[in-house]
Amino acid sequence: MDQDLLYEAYRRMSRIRQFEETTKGLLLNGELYGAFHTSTGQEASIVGSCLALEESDYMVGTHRSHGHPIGKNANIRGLMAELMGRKDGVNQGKGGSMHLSDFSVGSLGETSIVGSGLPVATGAGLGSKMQQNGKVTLCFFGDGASNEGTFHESLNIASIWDLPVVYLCENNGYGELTEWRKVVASDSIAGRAVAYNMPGEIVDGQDFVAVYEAVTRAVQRARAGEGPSLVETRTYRYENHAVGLLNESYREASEIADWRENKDPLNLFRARAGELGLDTSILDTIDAEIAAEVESAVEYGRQSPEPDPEESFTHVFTEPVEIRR
Ligand SMILES: Cc1ncc(C[n+]2csc(CCOP(=O)(O)OP(=O)(O)O)c2C)c(N)n1
Ligand SMILES: [Mg+2]
Repeated sequence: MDQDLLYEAYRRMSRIRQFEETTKGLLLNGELYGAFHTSTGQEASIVGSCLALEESDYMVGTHRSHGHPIGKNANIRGLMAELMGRKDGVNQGKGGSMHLSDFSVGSLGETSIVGSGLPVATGAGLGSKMQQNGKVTLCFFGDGASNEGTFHESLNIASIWDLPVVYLCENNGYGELTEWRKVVASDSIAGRAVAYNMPGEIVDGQDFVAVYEAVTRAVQRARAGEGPSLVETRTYRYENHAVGLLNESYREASEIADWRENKDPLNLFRARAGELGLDTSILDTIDAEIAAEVESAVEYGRQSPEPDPEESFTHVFTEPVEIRR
């Protein structure tokens, strides 16, 4: 594989890891507040998927979406300021953790309504097809969201219309406190693709290369006008459903430790560095550069002013559009 791509993959995975760990620290010391759903543990799934896209392609996230725009190469200064509710945030401080969007990198946004991104991504796919702009949309959603009607309706219509969408299920084992196997009637989520006449593939979500290759195949198919695909990454979230929630009785501490110690996406990437032709000292340098970048993003957020109260309603409601008959 291309060396520049692999170093960039590590850079983005490290950026997600360090951004999220810093965010967690800021929450626990009271500088940030609210429900924050972090992506630590899921970095290879995010970055392997996003790097299979062109920069001009679209991406739609979920409620667990700090990592997704970072995977799509968003500037973390605007993201951090947004989490802090500041004026220089990427959505002027009004989006916060669960309503981030960054159109500058094709991140069409996320909301806290589980499954709500699927129709948005499907609509973006329809728009691309009608405009013939050649863009592919990558749609992230969780194992829990795959039980929502929006999942089934979206895949059905996208298949009928051959829309250029890649549906990427991050199967992290749980929807809140519920293990996925207890609520998903099929053996896998990828298997549901059969019902919608599209390819469905399960991939090791901790392996950057495996995710990148699977999503690249799906992106090529979409770009060639052959229609959507469903990819299910088997991954794991290290933190509780949201940082600060106390009930973790639904999973064993040994399970979390096993994923952290034996299936960590950054460690697995480093373990393969020799085989991939990478220099681990460069990976160390990348980690140090990202640490400085995250620190500077926190300072940027802290120094950014609070939004003016007069701006409360701008960018919140749209101006009514005149309907011509
Ligand atoms: C429509 C809807 N139902 C329920 C919830 C409450 N809720 C928030 S996150 C979540 C679990 C989502 O699980 P999954 O799709 O697997 O995503 P993950 O959190 O694991 O990334 C639920 C049930 C919600 N926000 N919206
Ligand atoms: Mg889940």
